[in-house]
Amino acid sequence: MLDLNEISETLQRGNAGKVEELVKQALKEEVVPKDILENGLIKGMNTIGVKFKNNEVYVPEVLIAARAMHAGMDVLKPKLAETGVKNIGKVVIGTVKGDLHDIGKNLVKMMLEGAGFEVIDLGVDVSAEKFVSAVKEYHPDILGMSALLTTTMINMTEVIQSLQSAELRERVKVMIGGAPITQNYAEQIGADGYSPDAASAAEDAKKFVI
Ligand code: B1M
Repeated sequence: MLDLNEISETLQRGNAGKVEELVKQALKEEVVPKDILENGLIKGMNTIGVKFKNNEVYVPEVLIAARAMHAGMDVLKPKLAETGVKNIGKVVIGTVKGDLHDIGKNLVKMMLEGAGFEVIDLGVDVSAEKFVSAVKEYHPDILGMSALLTTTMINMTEVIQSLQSAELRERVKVMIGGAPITQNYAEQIGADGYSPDAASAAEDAKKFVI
């Protein structure tokens, strides 16, 4: 009988092919898909998140682990749907208008997915109108914005104001992050949360949905 820790550890080593194989084996052994997700894939991704926060691993290791998680998820997703396992929440995320930096945003996305969220990624250079339309279309629990430039972080304010004008502000929690962003800035512009790194972002997001 397969030990789900093996999936977690293989994911942390970033071996996508082996993770895929192990998830298939677990399904064959009739392990419940939710257990494979929680005690294999999510556990592995959470551990990587903690190590990343503590500077024990760096961006490349996180990206490789996330690729392995996706490989496992591709096998697991149809089974999860069949057994009715739901995501813990929905997040719309993007890098703000004028800003093309997406490495950090992608890490946040991966950690959120690793924590069990469905994430709709709007990409980079996302205008306020596009964020607002996505909130209307997808009804997310959380809207996440990333900015890496002091010249673009101000565009977060426009998004929050546009949400207010569209009477959507109360319907969604707004989380922000990126190198120039601070807790103080989040409070100043009326965001609900600021997270300094991807692992904290996943932890903070969970607090908004439980
Ligand atoms: Co640019 N760049 N860049 N750049 N770039 C910086 C940000 C800069 C600090 C470099 C410098 O001058 N020292 C500087 C900004 C200065 C400032 O505004 N204060 C800068 C500049 C000036 C520029 C250009 C203007 C350069 C030029 O053309 N003259 C230009 C702007 C283009 C544009 O966006 N319109 C530009 C372009 C680029 C590249 C395209 C070449 C490339 C981006 C590639 C890409 O992203 N696909 C690039 C890069 C790579 C960087 C640096 C070197 C690295 C950024 C990065 O990926 N960090 C950066 C210097 C640096 O930081 N050392 C720099 C790693 C990443 C994991 O960290 O993004 O901070 P980070 O994300 C973290 C947290 O911030 C947090 O979690 C992540 C993971 O822990 N986080 C969130 C991020 N988003 C979050 C959202 C959340 C919560 C947490 O909630 C939703």
